[in-house]
Amino acid sequence: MLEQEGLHYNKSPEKEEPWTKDEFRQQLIEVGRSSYHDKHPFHVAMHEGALSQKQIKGWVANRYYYQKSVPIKDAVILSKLPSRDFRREWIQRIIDHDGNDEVEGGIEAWLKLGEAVGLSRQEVLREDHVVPGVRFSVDAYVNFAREKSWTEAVASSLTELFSPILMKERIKILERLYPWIDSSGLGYFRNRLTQAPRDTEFALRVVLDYCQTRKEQQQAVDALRFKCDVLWAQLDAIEKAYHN
Ligand code: AHQ
Repeated sequence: MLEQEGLHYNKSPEKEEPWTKDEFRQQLIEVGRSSYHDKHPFHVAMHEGALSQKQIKGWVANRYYYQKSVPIKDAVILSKLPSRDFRREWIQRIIDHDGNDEVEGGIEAWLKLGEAVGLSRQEVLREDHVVPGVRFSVDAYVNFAREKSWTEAVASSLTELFSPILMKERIKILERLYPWIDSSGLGYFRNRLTQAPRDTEFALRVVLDYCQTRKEQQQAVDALRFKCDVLWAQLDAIEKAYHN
């Protein structure tokens, strides 16, 4: 009917040819290039050295809620993965954050960051400073992992494709422009420099391999865009709560 009238309409993804792996990878990279939170005004201000101690403390206290939720999100994904081999890869993410008898883990390192910026462990653990917008955006991320396909949940973690550059810059900036922060508290970010590339190498490989149809590929791109919104909304809420 529509074609008879010559009206142009978008074919649904089901009917479109899948992207090649390179085209698919480029679609994912493009999401990060346009929407990753390194471009958020709060991060831009941080990298200009313009944040007060109050704003840095607010950011660390609120980001704790994200950090403690990451292993919960990863445990949800772990329960959905299609094979033992995939679980053997993914389980390392949980250990990276929760730690074990050998390593303290990222949550403990984040609490040390809290102490380095002048927050007590108790006020961070009690989530005294966590604002509603942070709680809601982070909970939306965990619920996304619960509700969506395992490939969409894995794809949403691919924001970390763009984090090593941000982490490297952040460590330098915090050391140089925020000398009041005890540098020993930056260990969390230093650990991510090796953990994130290892995580994204696996996540990108399985997303490119297992998203076979154009619809699955588009859902993975949409999942990454959703996660960029999660990170952006977190900073919107922190920026509003801790404006100068
Ligand atoms: O510290 C971060 C972290 O452990 C993770 C896990 C990963 C995921 O599974 O979604 N994403 C992520 C990120 C961390 N730090 C953020 C930052 O800017 O400090 C970046 C964030 C990400 O890029 O998704």
